[in-house]
Amino acid sequence: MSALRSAQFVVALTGAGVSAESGVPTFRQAQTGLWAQFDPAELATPEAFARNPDRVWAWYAWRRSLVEQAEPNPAHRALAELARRLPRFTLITQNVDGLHQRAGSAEVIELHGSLQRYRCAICATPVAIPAEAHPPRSPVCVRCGGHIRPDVVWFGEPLPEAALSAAFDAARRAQVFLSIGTSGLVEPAASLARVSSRAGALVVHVNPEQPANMSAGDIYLCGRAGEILPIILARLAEVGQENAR
Ligand code: BV8
Ligand code: ZN
Repeated sequence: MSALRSAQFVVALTGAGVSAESGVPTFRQAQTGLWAQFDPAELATPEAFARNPDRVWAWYAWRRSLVEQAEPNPAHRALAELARRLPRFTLITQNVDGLHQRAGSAEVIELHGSLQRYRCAICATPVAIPAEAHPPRSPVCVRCGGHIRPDVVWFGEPLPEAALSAAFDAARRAQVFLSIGTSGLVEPAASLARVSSRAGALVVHVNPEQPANMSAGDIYLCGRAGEILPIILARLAEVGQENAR
């Protein structure tokens, strides 16, 4: 706690686990219903979209409808509050659900894009599609005739350069790096904790299961983000009051 309180710069990286308590299935959890027969890592690829754009489109439409019905949970809200309480705080997410923003996080580095944004797969023209008018099939681009796709990063695709360099820059400068709700399996996001640790940060993993990317000296808090993050926030407030006395 004292490391967090005295830290000048705290960075948090979140994965699908931070949205699990909002009812949004993680990447490794079995998909439900119609999608149980598909492997997310198979569907989240440009090859799958090229082969069957309407199937991939329908999977994202299903995920977007889940997210529209979901609410931010105490973990999202605690992270938004941490940004208000700490001198410097950067939030990086692998998630595409937009729940951090809905919880009040003003600045979020989205490494893997967003379910709420779309672009042409060919000419990259951005296309606005409101949730309530979501077409059942992948629409055709008015400019070039290409298929419209979700503006997310698929496996085998590069991450947005600006987001990626901002994330690694923050990881190198952090005194404390919180890695929350991620299996630590997907690169390059999984390397952020290691880079931060090597640069001297205290790395804290919050997850009911031990993640794959822990380094020697990291701290592992076994538990749910929705339970642990509010406790971290409350302890921070207590330490702050003690210091103020
Ligand atoms: C890249 C957006 C290079 C889409 C996602 C072969 C060919 C090509 C690339 C590769 C290859 N082999 C390896 C790679 C690299 C690949 C990779 O890492 N693969 C892995 C699987 C081995 N990476 C890439 O392809 C990346 N691109 O390398 O490009 C390049 C460079 C230049 C030019 C061309 C290419 C792109 C990776 C991004 C993929 N897109 N998402 C979408 O969402 O549909 S990744 C996807 O997985 C999600 O973003 C998800 O967030 C992310 C990571 O998973 P997690 O977030 O960790 O989720 P997961 O389900 O795994 O775990 C959840 C965790 O939460 C668990 O640990 C669980 O215990 C925990 N949990 C559960 N409940 C709770 C909880 N924790 C706390 N509280 C709870 N209540
Ligand atoms: Zn186009």
